[in-house]
Amino acid sequence: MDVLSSPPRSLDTVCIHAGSEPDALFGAVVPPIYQTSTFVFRSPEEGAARFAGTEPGYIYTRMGNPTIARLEAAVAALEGGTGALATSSGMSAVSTVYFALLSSGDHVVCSASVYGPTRVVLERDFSRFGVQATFVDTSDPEAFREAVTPRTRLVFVETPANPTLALTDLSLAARLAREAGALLVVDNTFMSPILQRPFRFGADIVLHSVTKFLNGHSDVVGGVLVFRDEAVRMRVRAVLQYLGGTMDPHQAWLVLRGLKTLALRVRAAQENARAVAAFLSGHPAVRRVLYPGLAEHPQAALVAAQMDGPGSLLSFELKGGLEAGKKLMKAVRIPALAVSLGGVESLIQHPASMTHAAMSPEARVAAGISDGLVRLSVGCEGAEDLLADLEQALDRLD
Ligand code: LCS
Repeated sequence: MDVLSSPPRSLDTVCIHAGSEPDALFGAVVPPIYQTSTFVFRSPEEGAARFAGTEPGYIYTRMGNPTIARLEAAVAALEGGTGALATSSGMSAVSTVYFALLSSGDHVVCSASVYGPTRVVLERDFSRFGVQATFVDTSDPEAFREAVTPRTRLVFVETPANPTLALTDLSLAARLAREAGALLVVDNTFMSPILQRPFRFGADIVLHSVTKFLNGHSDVVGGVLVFRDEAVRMRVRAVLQYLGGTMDPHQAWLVLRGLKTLALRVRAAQENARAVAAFLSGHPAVRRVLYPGLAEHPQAALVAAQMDGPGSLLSFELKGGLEAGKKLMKAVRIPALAVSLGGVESLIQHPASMTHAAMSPEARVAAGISDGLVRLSVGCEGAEDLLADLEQALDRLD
C-alpha cells in the first residue's frame, strides 16, 4: 500500500516517501537510476502508439524518464500541485516558462528584485521577440497594481526576493493576475515547500532552482516547474521537450536523495539564521539586516500570513559600506565566498558585483540592491561556530 495514501501525511513524511516507492522489479528501497537515453519498443506498432500517445510508455529521455518522473511526482506532492516538469537548471525552468507562455505583443510583470538572469533574459532576449516587460517593486501593492495591464499574460514574482528579501503578497499577486487574465508564476526557491506553498494563495505555476534547498548539497544544478492545472503543464511540456532543457536521470536521482532531508535541513538552517540575524542586528558595525524573521521586519504581517518561517537567507549592510563588506567576506572562515545558496554549508557573496552584476546600476538601485549589500546563505553548521566566526571577522574590520 502506498505510504502516502490517506490519511494526509506531514511534509516530513512526504519528503522521505514521495517518489520513493520501492522498485517494482527487485524491491530496492532506493529506486534505480534509469541512466538511458532511449527505450526499446517491442514492435513498430508499439513505437507508433507511444508517439501517438495512445499507449503509455517511455520513448526517449528528453521526452520523459522514470527516474525524472519520480522527482516530478515528489515535488508536485510537496507543493500540492497536480504535476511537475524537471529541468536542467533553474534558468531553464524560467526561460521555458517564458517561451511557452509569452508571444509577441504580450506583456509580463516581474518583480524588480529577482535573481539577476530571470530579469535580464526578459530585458535582453525576450524583448527581441516583441515581449514587453515591466519590472516593479511587487512588495508595494499600489505600484504592483498599476503595472498590470490588460495585455499582461504573465505575472512573475519571487518572494522572498533575491537578494533584498522583500516580500510580495501572494494573494494580491494571484488576484491581479486573475483580473488581467494572466498566469501567476511564483519562484519559491528561497522558501522551499517546507516554508511556503504558493498554490494555497492562488499561484498557477511554482518554480524552483533545485540547485538550492531541494537538492541541498551544492552538487547539482537543476530546476523544476510545478503546475496547478494539467492543461498548462501539457502546454509547457510540449515546449520543454523541443527546447531540450530537460533534466538528466542522474541529476534527478541525486535531488530525490537530497529531498529526503529537506525538512530537517530547512529547519536547522533557519534556526541558525535566526541566531545570526539577531547577532548581526545587535552589532555596532552593522547598518541594517534584511531578514523576514526579525521582529522589526516591516512586512511581519505578511510573514505570518503566507510563510511558515523566515528561512535561512539574509542580506546585510555594514556601516563601512562596500569596503567593509569586502573585508568581511575575506575574513570569515566558515562561510565560503561563493554564489548559490540553500546548501548545508554557509555561503557568502556580494550581489552587486556577482549574482546581480548583469543588471544595470540604475536597475539595481531601483530594486534596492545597494553596492554595500552582502548576502549570506546560512547553512547547518553549529550556530555557536557561525556566531564566533562572524564576530572575529567583524572585529577585524577596524
Ligand atoms: N531563481 C532563484 C531565486 C535563484 O536564486 C536562482 C539561482 C535561479 C532561479 C536560477 O537557478 P539555476 O539556473 O542557477 O539553477 N540563484 C543563484 C544565486 O543566487 N547565486 O548563484 C545562483
